[in-house]
This record gives sequence, structure tokens and C-alpha cells, in this order.
Amino acid sequence: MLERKKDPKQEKAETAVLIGAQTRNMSDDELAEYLDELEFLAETAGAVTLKRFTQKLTVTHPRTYLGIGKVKEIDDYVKEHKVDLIIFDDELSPSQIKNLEKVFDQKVMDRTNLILDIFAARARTAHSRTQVELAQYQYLLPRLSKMWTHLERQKGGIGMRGPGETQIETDRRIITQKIALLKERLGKIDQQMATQRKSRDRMVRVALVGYTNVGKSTIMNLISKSEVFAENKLFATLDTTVRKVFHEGIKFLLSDTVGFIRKLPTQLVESFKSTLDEVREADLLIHVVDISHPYFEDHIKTVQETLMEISGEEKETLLVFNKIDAFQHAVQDEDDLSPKEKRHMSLQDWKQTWMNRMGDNVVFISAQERINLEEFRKKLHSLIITIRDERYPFSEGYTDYWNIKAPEDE
Ligand SMILES: Nc1nc2c(ncn2[C@@H]2O[C@H](COP(=O)(O)OP(=O)(O)O)[C@@H](O)[C@H]2O)c(=O)[nH]1
Ligand SMILES: [Mg+2]
Repeated sequence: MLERKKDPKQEKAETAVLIGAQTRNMSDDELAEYLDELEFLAETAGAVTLKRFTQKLTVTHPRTYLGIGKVKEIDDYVKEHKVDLIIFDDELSPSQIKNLEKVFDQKVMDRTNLILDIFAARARTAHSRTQVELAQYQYLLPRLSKMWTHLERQKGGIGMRGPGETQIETDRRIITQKIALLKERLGKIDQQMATQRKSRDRMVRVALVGYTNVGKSTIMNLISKSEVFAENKLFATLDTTVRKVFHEGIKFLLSDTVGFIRKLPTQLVESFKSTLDEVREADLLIHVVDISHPYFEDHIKTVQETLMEISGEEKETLLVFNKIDAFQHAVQDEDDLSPKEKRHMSLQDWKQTWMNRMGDNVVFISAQERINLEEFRKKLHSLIITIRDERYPFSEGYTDYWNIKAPEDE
């Protein structure tokens, strides 16, 4: 884990270099995008990125992940610039981390590690802190045991079962106990939360979902008079906020929670199951997409996959393309006859694609600049009314039903 300084203003920020491997079917643009995201993660964790290193790889090196020459090149830079952290975009094996730390003589992290660290720093409530802690121990446990078998194989069995092994066995036992304890504690919190959820009115439940940093919390605040923390950081929000919303006779519950990201560590998804209960139990999802992001289609896919992992079913969804104010596209020269690439597509072009086939459940807005919010509100309300009348036919539609106007009034 990153060591967090008490007062970041007084102490120098940690420095980092980022490492990305370019596998066979990864384009240069994709690699750059992955490292942009990794740099954003590092920044969120409080580290300043000094340089990126990349290498084309068909197979990864079992001992050091990268080839020896590249490792040497990075090491020279690390030593010369006194770099604190070497961050890899891919998950490294425990032995690779160990070998690399030996070479660099500095902390080596992978993407999973970094995300876990950000979650740890941003957890505000006992609930999310417990969940993060559980995820951290679950990340650690297999690594301890793998490191152990790795050492054992390296040193050979007989006569080598020394204190090292005993220590690891002790650590394993402590961590296993800790995991059991955390699970028990979470179980209790979950029960309390489930009771709270049950005691709520029979209202339609709507959950904001989406990639991290797309504007979910901003939209939550717009719709529901809440003051959820919105910031240009990854994972600004971890805890779920639920608000009752009343507007023009429509009543619903709206929740905002943690966003998703590419390669979200499975330990986190598992540990955050109860935070994500609001999503799982929602009647309607508002899937927010940052359309100004060049890889927003990948983000949509990641979110859909994570949602399937959480709830295992497809739910009614309103797809909200946010940040249209920031949307840009490259303009193609008129005499350029090569086929239009995605980066050349205007908002109008996009609307003619698969988005067009989504029917009514799509809307384009800017939450920040308050563009097209009325259309958003109408679509949301009509979806809510449909669900409400299906689910709870005698709750609210009832009064409307008896409110029959005389024909001459119309
Ligand atoms: N340009 C632009 N920025 C936005 C818009 N909506 C939100 N943002 C910014 O995007 C960043 C992330 O917003 P946030 O609501 O925290 O996203 P979340 O991680 O999905 O909850 C913040 O800096 C917001 O101010 C928008 O419509 N246009
Ligand atoms: Mg948020």
C-alpha cells in the first residue's frame, strides 16, 4: 500500500513511473489511453507521474514481467530521479513484484494494488472501511501463500523449513482470522441496512451507475438536493447515498454509489456487494456515460459487464450521455477520402449509430452546463411511472385513476 503522508502540503508528493506492456492486439492509442487512466489513478492516490515506459510484448517475462533490457532502462531512470513508486498497469505475480522490488530497490505496485489503496484512502464510513479492509486482506492472502510455495520451491524442501515458513504460516493464520472477523462484522451491518431498506415506502428505486468520473454524483445533486461529493478524481464517491425525490407528483428513491473501472479488482466487487445492493435491488438504472471521453464505448462495456457480475440480470436502463458540452471530434479534411474514423464522428453522427436503436431510453445532456435537463427529466419520469404502475398498481396511480374529468373540460 502507498504510505499516506499526514499533510500533503508540507511533504513532497511521491513520484512515480508508469509501466505499460503493449500486447499484440493493442493499438498505440489504446496503450496511451490505459496509461492516461493509470496516471489519473496515481494522481488520485497522491503521486506525481514523472515518466512512462512501454514495451511491446508477445509473452511476459516470468521473472520480471518485462525484458531484462527494459528493466535496466527503467532502473537507471529510477535511480537517477529518485522515483518512489514503479506502477504497472497489469497485475503482476507475487514473485514478479518481489524480483522487481529487488532490482529497483523501491516499491512496485500493480493496478489492483493502486485501486485498493485509493479505496482505502477514500472510505469514509465504518461500512466502506470494513469492505475495503476485507478486500485488502483477500488480495493479500493468496499472495502470501504463493510467495511461500515460490520460496519453498526455490530453496528446496529438506532442511529449509526455517523461520520464514513459520512466519508466513502465522501471518496466514492471522489474516484468515481477520477475514472471518471482517465478514462477520459486514454481515451485521448488511442486516441493519437490509432492515432499513425494507422499512422504506414502496417506492420505485432508481440507481445511478456508470464508469468512475462520468458525473453520477453531479447528477445526483441536480436531481435530489443532496450534497454528494463530486470531484474530478477517480472514485470520489465510495459510500452509497440514497435520497427521496418528489417532483410533479412523481416520487422515487435515487441512489448514488461507487463507480466502476476497467479491471476493477474482483476482491473489491465481492467485498462491495452490499454497497452495491442498491444497484442490485433497483427497479431502474440511470447509466451515466461521459461522451466527451474518447473511449466511452469501452466504458459502457465495462459497466455492463460489472453490472452483470453484481446482479446477473439486465435491468431497465436509461442511458444518459453526459458532458456533451465537452464533446469534441476531429474534423476530417474534405479531400481526405479515407473512411471516417470514430474520432471524426460528430454528436449527430453518433446519434445515428447503435444509439439510434436504443429507442427512447437515451438522452444527451450536460449536467454541469444544465443542457437538455428537461428532456432527461421527462424520460426519467415516464419510465418511473411505467414501473410504478406495473409494480404498485394501487399506490399512487390510484388517485389519478379516479380523477376523471368531464368531457367538456378537455
Ligand atoms: N464538462 C463537464 N464536466 C462535468 C459534467 N458533469 C460533471 N462534470 C465533472 O466531472 C467530474 C466528475 O464528476 P462526478 O459527479 O464526481 O462523477 P462521478 O465519479 O461519476 O460521481 C467533476 O469534476 C464534475 O464537475 C458535464 O456535464 N460537463
Ligand atoms: Mg461520484
